[in-house]
Amino acid sequence: STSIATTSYEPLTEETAIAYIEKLNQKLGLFPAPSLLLCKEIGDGNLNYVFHLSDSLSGQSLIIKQALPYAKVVGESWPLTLRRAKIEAEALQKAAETVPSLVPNVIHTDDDLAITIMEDLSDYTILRKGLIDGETYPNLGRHIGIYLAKTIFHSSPFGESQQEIKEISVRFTNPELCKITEDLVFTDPFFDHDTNDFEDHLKDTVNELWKNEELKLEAAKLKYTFLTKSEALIHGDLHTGSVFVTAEETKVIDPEFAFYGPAGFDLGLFIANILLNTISKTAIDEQQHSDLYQTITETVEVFKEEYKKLCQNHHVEAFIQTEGYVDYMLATIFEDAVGFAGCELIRRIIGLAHVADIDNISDCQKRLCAQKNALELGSTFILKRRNFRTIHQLIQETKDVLK
Ligand code: SR1
Ligand code: MG
Repeated sequence: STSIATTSYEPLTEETAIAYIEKLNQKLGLFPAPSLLLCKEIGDGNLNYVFHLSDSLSGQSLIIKQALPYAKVVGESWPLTLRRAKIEAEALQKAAETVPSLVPNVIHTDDDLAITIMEDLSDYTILRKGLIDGETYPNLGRHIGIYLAKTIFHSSPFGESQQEIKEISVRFTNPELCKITEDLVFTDPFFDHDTNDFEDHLKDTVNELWKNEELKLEAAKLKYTFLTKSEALIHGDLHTGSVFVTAEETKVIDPEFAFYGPAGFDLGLFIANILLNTISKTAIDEQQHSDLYQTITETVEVFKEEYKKLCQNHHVEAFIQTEGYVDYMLATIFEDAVGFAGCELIRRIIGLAHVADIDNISDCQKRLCAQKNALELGSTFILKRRNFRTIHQLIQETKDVLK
């Protein structure tokens, strides 16, 4: 890791990215000499630059990710801490301690330029795009289940000492990014707020939702859980744009929202984003998509299995064998996850940050149908989260709504 004066921050261009790597290459030997570097900015996310650097002589390549001092999706009027680059790099390194095959390898970091240099995953596809294109990923659910179990267990008081947890949680204090989630996921979509962005044809449905006091009370409780429950070091933004896939492999990327938060948050976001794709496909072809239901079933089942195994074999908690304790924890995580999934379904329709799965449905009637289904399902998840004890019950509810 390098560190230069803070004033040295400047956004890279394709040219300066090459110059930066050429200089670093002399120190770290990233590419064999001689090299002929090419660079392309390929970022399609909401917040950062992503540069793809390739050496046309050796064929080797890498990625430079650079945080911008503002949210790219909104512009310079929304300033955003550069420290998120450090949090992201450290979260990737932390995850590599427990799930090395499920995260990209970090090669180098530069705190002052807010840069992380990492393994190039150009052979991979962003999961959201793959799903929209109709691809299927048979290993995805198992991989995400393992990722969740290991990252959560090893950073929680079941798998780590409370002294170490307190040290780690300081490094991952992430107030600005948590504020984005607090606002965009848990607050603004439930009120007539100017960050919201929804289509005119949804006006009546959204007005009804804003008047639903029972729903708002439960959303408020979930927001409180998000703000106060520091159970584990979580990814913090585990939607399908934060996962890279090939037919066999899975890599979880982009943990810039990482912090000590509720253990069910990542699971909830992942389930919701798979369901947004399911909702979209079902609105388009009126079929049920069993492969997607299979993915979330495996995610939850593998998560529970792995978590139980870890509790059995690697725990640091005296009460772990106490009848019912691990099951109680898993049930609580699942209940929270269902509620968070509900908030995510709603915010992707009403809020600022949408998903292409739904927005790209070209037929207006089918898009409206998908949007309404997402809102209905989201509301049901929030309201009835305590009633869903298994993923099968959640899927049955989804099938009923999408009928
Ligand atoms: C201003 S950032 C909008 C969204 O993009 C990120 O990926 C998070 O999901 C955030 O809510
Ligand atoms: Mg992201």
